Amino acid sequence: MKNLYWAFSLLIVLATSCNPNRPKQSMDDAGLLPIPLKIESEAGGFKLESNLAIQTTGTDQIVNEIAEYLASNIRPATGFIVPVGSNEGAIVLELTSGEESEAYDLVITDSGIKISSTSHAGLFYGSQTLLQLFPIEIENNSLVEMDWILPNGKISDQPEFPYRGAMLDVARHFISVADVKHYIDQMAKFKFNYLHLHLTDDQGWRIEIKSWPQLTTIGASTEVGGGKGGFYTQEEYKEIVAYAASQFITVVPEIDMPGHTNAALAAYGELNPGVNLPDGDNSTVVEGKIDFDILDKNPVPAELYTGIEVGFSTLATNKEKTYQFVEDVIRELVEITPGPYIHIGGDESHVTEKPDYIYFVERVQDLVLQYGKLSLGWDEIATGKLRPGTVAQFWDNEGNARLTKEQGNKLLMSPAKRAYLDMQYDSTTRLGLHWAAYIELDDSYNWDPATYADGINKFDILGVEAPLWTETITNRSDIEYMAFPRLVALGEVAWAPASRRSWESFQKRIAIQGKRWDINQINYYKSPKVTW
Ligand code: TNX
Repeated sequence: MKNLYWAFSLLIVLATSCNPNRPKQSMDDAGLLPIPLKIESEAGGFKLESNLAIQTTGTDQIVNEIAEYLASNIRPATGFIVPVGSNEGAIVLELTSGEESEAYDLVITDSGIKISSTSHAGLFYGSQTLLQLFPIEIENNSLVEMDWILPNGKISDQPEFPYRGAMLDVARHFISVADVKHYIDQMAKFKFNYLHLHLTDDQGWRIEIKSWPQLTTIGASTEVGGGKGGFYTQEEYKEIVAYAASQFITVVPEIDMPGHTNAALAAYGELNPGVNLPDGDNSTVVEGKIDFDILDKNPVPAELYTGIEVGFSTLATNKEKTYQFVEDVIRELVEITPGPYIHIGGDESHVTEKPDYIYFVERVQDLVLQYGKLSLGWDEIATGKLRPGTVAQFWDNEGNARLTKEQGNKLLMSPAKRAYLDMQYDSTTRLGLHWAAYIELDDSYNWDPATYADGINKFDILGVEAPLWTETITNRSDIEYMAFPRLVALGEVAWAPASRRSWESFQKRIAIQGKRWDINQINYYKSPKVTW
């Protein structure tokens, strides 16, 4: 028995030492994020040679673009030319026939690498996994002289939830196109597929609407703290949409209504309910009552707002003018938004009467449907009648989550206590708020969307989204500090089933990711919960 053991061990030693291609880590130890559904590690590895090429099947233009994306990430550090689309290549991308799904297979053997999927998105996700199997030096932007050996094995992967999102609040502080693109680049590495842009709020209106130009000439002119604000022209917005699409991310634009609208109310007085006349101004009062005809001709706009209170503004829900406005905004937005959702907000409308709120939210959902899209809205919208296909974004109120389910609609899970990236890590965090919780990295990781809210299960859930509110956040470095590493934890919560997730394993993998971020100069939070 003992002899047999020694003979066997010798064989293993021989086998591994004879194989010249020893990767630094096996597939299991490479630090894959999010964790794939199935990993079968094998001994040995595949060494990339300088003549590396990426082979694509057929003449599919999008497969070639994915191959080009992959190549552009391999070229700088390896110095290889990496031609794409050739008839022969050590890396093969294959679009297979069958029902389209986000699932992909990735196989690495002594003789080469193959990624296959029935969808373009699947090939893109497989490419991201492949890049994470490279030695971390691949992150360098200039040549690194070393052997590029990737570990052998097979990965079969697919996401748990179809919607894996992140939100940027570009209203409280405006975020430049370049910074949004940078965020998209980071999201794509972890297989996120939706970017929700919170485009309007009390402090600013950030999207050009051609039929209502003052929304931006006036409404975009400031931000929290009184800075200069800003907005995206429709051309710039389209550029963001296209850039996101090239990394398989769909943009969801949000127009927050009927509350959170002070910027619009400052731009157009006629959208105001007419109750916020300056003190002592009785010009519209006839026989003790506000005369709305006079008010409509002499509208009183709100003052621009640069503080961080919520819940004080509302559109006039009883004026047809308001619905004309909302329809114009939705029409223009739909024209430049290829994705399926328009987010209509609906949160914290504390000064809208309840019946008015419900009337408004129902009517706006109908408008969205009329323009061929589905509504997303914060969980309060479930207090009214949800239209078929409307998704409620759970952030706080479990009762609203159950109302959503009862109406046969789906939930997007963003519980503030787990998923809010603007919450401070602990009491010493310089940025952020803490009204919901302090959220350390393990808090963002250790929860299950399928069991989080009473009475809600996996089948009620479309996915998970991580919002970053920006009352206290003003630049790229601050965005990175609040988002990383927590965004990656939430990405794994959205991608991997609970049975595949473990904090022990995540902790080790995120430490490897930290080394990649060091090379990329990403300003991530070095959580004390991780041995970096
Ligand atoms: C609540 S969450 C809000 C936002 C704030 C955020 C700050 C939600 C739907 N509304 O208006 O920015 O808290 O954490």
